[in-house]
Amino acid sequence: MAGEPQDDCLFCKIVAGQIPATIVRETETTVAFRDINPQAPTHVLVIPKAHHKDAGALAAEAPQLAADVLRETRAVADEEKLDSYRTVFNTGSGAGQTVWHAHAHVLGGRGLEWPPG
Ligand code: D5M
Repeated sequence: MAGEPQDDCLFCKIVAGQIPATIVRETETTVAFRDINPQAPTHVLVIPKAHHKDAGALAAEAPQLAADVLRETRAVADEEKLDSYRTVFNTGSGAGQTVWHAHAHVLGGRGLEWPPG
């Protein structure tokens, strides 16, 4: 069911504390932790604690939670003292999504090209 923890989900395991992560922020509904394979000096993932498979599902199933995630991306950027940063939701394998638990990438600390690859 939407929102329920999934046994086979890596990010649900991070939320549950079963897999270690470098957590930089936590709220009642979200967790932010450093990406294991950083693509920029700051590369933090913001996830909802509840399981939703991607950003579109999150927005449809739990719009307030989607807003919480978006608010936390800004809080991460502020904590990291980023004037400019990029927030990315890869959605679908063709767009590079590899973990099927909604997450926002917060990237910054270097110049970022547009369009992305
Ligand atoms: O992004 C999934 C991201 O998740 C990718 O940048 C690597 C990151 N990742 C994978 N495993 C971990 C752990 N254990 N800790 C921290 N970060 C992790 P996507 O948009 O789905 O490609």
